[in-house]
Amino acid sequence: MLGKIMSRKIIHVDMDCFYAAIEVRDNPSLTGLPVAVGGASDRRGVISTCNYQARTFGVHSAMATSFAQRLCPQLKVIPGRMQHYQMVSKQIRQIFDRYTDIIEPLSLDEAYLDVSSSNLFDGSATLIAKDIRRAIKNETGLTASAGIAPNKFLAKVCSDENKPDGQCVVSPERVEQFVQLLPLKKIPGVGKVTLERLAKYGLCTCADVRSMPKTELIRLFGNLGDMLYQRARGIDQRLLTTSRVRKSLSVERTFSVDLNNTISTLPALESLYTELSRRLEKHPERQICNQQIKLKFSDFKVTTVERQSNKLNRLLFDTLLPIAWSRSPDQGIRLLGLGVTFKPSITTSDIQLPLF
Ligand code: TTP
Ligand code: MG
Repeated sequence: MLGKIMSRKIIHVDMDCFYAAIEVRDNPSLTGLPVAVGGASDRRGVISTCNYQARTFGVHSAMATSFAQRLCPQLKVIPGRMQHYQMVSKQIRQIFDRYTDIIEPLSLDEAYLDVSSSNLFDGSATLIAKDIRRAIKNETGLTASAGIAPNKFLAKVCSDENKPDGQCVVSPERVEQFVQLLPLKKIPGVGKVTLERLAKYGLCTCADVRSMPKTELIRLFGNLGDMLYQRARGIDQRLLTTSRVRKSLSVERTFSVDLNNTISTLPALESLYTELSRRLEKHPERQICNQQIKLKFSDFKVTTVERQSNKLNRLLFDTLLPIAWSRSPDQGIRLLGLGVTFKPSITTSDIQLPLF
């Protein structure tokens, strides 16, 4: 046996009733009402999603709108605004960017983040997830749920555990206990048809799968059997698939008490600078072209100042801080951010994109 493999820290973030939550946020008169986003019933439309009030009536995604309206006659059905949802999704991804470089978006409202080598919050993935959800709520007015675990599968499953607006951690010590109780239908990739097939062999939970030898699972179910053998033991070695090319990199901190003078911001500036340098070292192939500082004042107004820069330079941030602060000199600051913009670079993924 080789030495113990270092445990990874994966966060799965999933927005709560994403499209519906955006519609309610943008039209407060819908607050408290059952709301769905989807196609009209007279056009044989289906529901894309609905809020939690509508879910109490049994309404759910992919249901015919006409049926949903029979279950819940007062249901407000709103046509979707994809471009708008895409814009909000982009805003959320920009928030993720502040926490790690290893991000795999799964859909508009969902992503995996690998924070194994992050030093933020002393490396606590639980606190990082909490802070991501706080930032999403502050900046978009929407709630997200998160799962924190040593791999993608467990993180995704547990992000559902405390939905909406909650999070769940499965630490390496708790994996065993968590999977023992897990029904197979919770495993991503196990759909209705597969479940019926598994049930014929008496397989309904991970504990059932664990009692069947691996060879038998593979004989009966092929690759699926191998996948189930692993998942039932809490194993998932898949890495995150990341393909995006970053345009910028920034780190920021919200203070528990507003800061009122330059001296009191210096420790935060110092540690943010250390974090930014550390993150930049992971992009040795990229050249920067700008440095920015961002301040959020006590009255929540945000200002940014940027200057050209080819090489990360601490003194430049020291110079930009008073310039930014002079825009609201009577205010304290509740947030400080440091960032850089990269020079555009041509990468393999850029070249591949037009092919598809
Ligand atoms: P989900 O994350 O599956 O659902 P949700 O965010 O609406 O609700 P939950 O709180 O349970 O996470 O999907 C994200 C968005 O994708 C959803 O808001 C609408 C869209 N979607 C469809 O258009 N059709 C579908 O069948 C599903 C499942 C989702
Ligand atoms: Mg969601």
